[in-house]
Order: sequence, then structure tokens, then C-alpha cells
Amino acid sequence: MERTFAYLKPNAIQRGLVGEIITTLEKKGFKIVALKMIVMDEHLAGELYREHTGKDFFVPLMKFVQSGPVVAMVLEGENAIKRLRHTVGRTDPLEADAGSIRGRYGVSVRKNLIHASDSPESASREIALFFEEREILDYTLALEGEL
Ligand code: RTP
Ligand code: MG
Repeated sequence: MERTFAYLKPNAIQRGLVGEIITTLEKKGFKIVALKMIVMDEHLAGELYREHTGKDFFVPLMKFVQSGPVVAMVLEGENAIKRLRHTVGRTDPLEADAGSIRGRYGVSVRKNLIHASDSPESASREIALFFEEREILDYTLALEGEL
């Protein structure tokens, strides 16, 4: 089983879309193994987006992601990294598949609702930025008939 990292951006919380987005992830078969609400500080946001340092959208992006609480999570599943990227959709909601999270609810590139790690290296790095190992929990999902 592969692990990946996602966080719901401040506008997802402000728009009341937390439940709907998490439901989508659960229905898509991702197992939530860590979950918390936090407000990112300058250091955390800078580390998370360090590959974009200096780009024209970097400063507004930094400001936006620190503008309110986010919901950070670790998701587990088969091919979780690629599957989550597909479920989330392309960066620009206008280019994202209509059925993807960004395609369904996104309005602008910056406020595209959710982040998803783009590679195994990013996933490990980003999980470690947000979670301690003891915050990642082990449990068994109920199977049909065991509910
Ligand atoms: P993410 O990292 O949030 O999952 O998104 P991504 O891989 O699809 O996109 P990436 O290229 O890593 O960009 C990170 C975030 O920066 C904002 N962005 N704004 N032209 C722009 O104004 C622009 N380009 C990127 C988006 O919020 C994007 O998710
Ligand atoms: Mg990215």
C-alpha cells in the first residue's frame, strides 16, 4: 500500500466543502490514516512550496495558503499517489476533468481547493513536514457484512 499527502486549502474550509471532498476521497477508496486541521506558518508554507520559490505566483500562493486553517491528511491505497492526482484533477480547474475535485468545485488556479503530492519523493517529504510518525494510525477498514 502506498501513502500520499493531501491538504484542503483554506477556501475549501471557508466554502464548507470539507465533508464533500473527504467523502469523494473515501468513496474513491482512499484510507485516511492521519488527519488534522492546522494554520500553516511562513516556514511550513515555504518548505512545502520550495520548488516554486521565485516564480511569479509564489508570493500570492504563500499568502493564500496561510490565510486560514487547512485540513491536512495522509491517505493510503493502491497507487495512491497517481490515483489521488487523477482524482484531484489538473492544476487549473478550467482544464481539470469535469468529474475531478478541481473540475467540480474549483474556480481559479490559485484557489484550486486541494493539494496532492506529485511523486513518491514529494509524498514522503510532505508527510514528514506535516505529521509525526506516531500521528499516522493503523486500523482496518470494515468490510461489507462487518459494519
Ligand atoms: P498542488 O501542488 O497544490 O497539488 O498543485 P499542482 O501540483 O497541480 O500545481 P503546482 O504546479 O505544484 O503549483 C502549486 C500551486 O500553486 C498555485 N499556482 N498558481 N499561474 C498561477 O497562478 C499558479 N500556478 C500554480 C496553485 O494553487 C497550485 O496548486
Ligand atoms: Mg504541486
